[in-house]
Amino acid sequence: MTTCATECVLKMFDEHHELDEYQSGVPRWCNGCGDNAILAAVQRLCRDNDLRPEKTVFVSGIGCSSRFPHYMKTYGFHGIHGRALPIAEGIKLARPDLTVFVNTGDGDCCSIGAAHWIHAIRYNMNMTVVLHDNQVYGLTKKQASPTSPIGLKSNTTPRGAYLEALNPLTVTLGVQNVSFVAQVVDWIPDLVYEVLAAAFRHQGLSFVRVIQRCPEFMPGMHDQAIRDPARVQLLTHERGVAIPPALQRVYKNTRVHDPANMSEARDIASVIDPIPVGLLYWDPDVPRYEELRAATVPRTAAVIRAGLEAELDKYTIWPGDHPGEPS
Ligand SMILES: Cc1ncc(C[n+]2csc(CCOP(=O)(O)OP(=O)(O)O)c2C)c(N)n1
Ligand code: SF4
Repeated sequence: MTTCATECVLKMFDEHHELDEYQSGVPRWCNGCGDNAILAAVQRLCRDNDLRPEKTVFVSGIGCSSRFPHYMKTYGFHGIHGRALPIAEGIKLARPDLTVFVNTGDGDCCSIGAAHWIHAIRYNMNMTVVLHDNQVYGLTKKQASPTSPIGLKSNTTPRGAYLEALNPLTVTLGVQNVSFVAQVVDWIPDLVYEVLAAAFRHQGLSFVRVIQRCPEFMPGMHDQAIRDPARVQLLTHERGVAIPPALQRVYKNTRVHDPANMSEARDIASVIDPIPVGLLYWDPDVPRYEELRAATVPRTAAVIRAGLEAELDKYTIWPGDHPGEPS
């Protein structure tokens, strides 16, 4: 074997990839957009877990945040508005061997995609769902989203949003079969990484709400929480997210919370100031739909063909089925 061929073969079996091997293109997000922090954490996560790019897929809907798959050198599916979750579910059902991530905005997930969101939680398929919650429609230049704060003046609410914001955490925690719910803020990058790492390790649907800055349309929205660490509350527990010691020195407002405790998780989820960050709820034993539905017979070409023939035969009229009619 030539040196070049040997190197090629070795490369095929090399499971380790550097950061730049997950990076694709230059993000078109605005300076200071929280999506950049999420992307950096996800690329680190892929590298640290040696995810094989050809076995990894990022699925999104439509929105600024939904440009995410373009910036990952893996497989990706930039879907249609509100439909990231059903696309991801289809992928996972057909190819349970793939690692699936979903990136969805608050408009994409909680507005047009709300029905899919509810059912995806109930199906609990093994995927990491990241809600980029900037509390506004960014791509279409500032319309109110379901998570916009009451009073927000936007192109669709010029007199200010009339309704109390929808809380994505309490909604998710209210759905049957929920198995993993966490929250983090984009301005603490090490915690974004740790929360996403815990979500990735979870076997089931992990729902992570990232409170994301949109300096373009929501300037200054989180300035007070950024300046005052006491306005962020770290959730701590031995079964929770690992909190890097350096963060514990800055963020002293902590609360011990057992993520198995659903009623406490719901109470915490309802609090918006201080912002609770970390793992709110975790149940590793919820069944996963792709396993409940797993084929009992291997799906070879012959098996698929036999199944199709059997279905089509149901509609076939054989000579003699209707005596007296010409055959
Ligand atoms: C069926 C459909 N309806 C509406 C739109 C227009 N549209 C594109 S993105 C978007 C909202 C994006 O907001 P969000 O999901 O919060 O993402 P962000 O841009 O803030 O990241 C809308 C309404 C569309 N593309 N398709
Ligand atoms: S408009 Fe907002 S969400 Fe969109 S890229 Fe700019 S800062 Fe990010």
